[in-house]
Amino acid sequence: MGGGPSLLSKPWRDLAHTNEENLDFMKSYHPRNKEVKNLRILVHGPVGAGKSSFINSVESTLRGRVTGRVMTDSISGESFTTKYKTFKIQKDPEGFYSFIFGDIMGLESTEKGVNIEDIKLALRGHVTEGYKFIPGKPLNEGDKDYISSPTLDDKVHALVCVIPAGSISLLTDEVVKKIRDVRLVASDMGIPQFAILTKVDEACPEVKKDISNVYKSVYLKKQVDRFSHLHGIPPNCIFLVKNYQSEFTTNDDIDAQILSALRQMVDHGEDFLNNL
Ligand SMILES: Nc1nc2c(ncn2[C@@H]2O[C@H](COP(=O)(O)OP(=O)(O)OP(=O)(O)O)[C@@H](O)[C@H]2O)c(=O)[nH]1
Ligand SMILES: [Mg+2]
Repeated sequence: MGGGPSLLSKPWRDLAHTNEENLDFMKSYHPRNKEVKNLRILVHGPVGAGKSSFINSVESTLRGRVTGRVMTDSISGESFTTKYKTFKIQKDPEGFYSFIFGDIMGLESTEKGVNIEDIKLALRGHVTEGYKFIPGKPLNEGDKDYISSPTLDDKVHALVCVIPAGSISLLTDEVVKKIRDVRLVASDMGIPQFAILTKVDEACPEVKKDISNVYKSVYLKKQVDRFSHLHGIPPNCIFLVKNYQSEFTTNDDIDAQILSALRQMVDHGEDFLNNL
């Protein structure tokens, strides 16, 4: 890590809102565009990056207790998520939050992972919930899981790339290219894009010791800049996150990271829906 200090004396990013403000914002959020019921956020990225864990973490934060509804796997190697699934999060006994997450199979260097044609189809709203990805064989027009005339409600309104903070320089050229291809399609459609750099605890010992150090870590700041440079996503759309995974209870610092990321996604997704 070189000879310099590993922690800055002040965080390089200040969170714009308190957790309460962000929670209130999420609770009262409804898309203004009447063509859509929910803001749809699609999560993609390499196998085992923490995509499903991130969706679980959002749910844990919003519900105030650690939940584990989305299945995750610790023996990574091949993608654990193989179906296209969407998740709504319960707001109160009467209903759900007005944003939903789409979870997909992970990207791999080889044909074994999700086919990027399938991700492109999901962006455009052609993929039915529950569709089982078949590596090497993308969904085709005419297949039973192919939605031929998707509405705005079926389409994706915000795209999130999930990558472990410590693996950015380890991604293979193939995976980098796949991420870029997906991003270009999203850019063409005007879909706002974000990145979540996960496993910040594993990537930086100072953060493992104290999660509130996350925006002071020199190493993690470098990873944000590196990812931004490599994938053309501005640093203010890249977030450092420790997912809930071994914790039994939620914690304000982890919640703060997750809520500020979620708020940006919802804010930009809402702008996208209003500027079509
Ligand atoms: N230490 C640490 N482990 C994490 C974090 N996020 C996820 N993990 C672990 O990483 C492993 C993979 O997480 P998943 O959420 O299943 O990853 P995924 O991207 O959905 O993987 P696929 O569906 O297989 O593509 C699990 O063992 C998680 O507990 C994190 O922030 N910190
Ligand atoms: Mg998964």
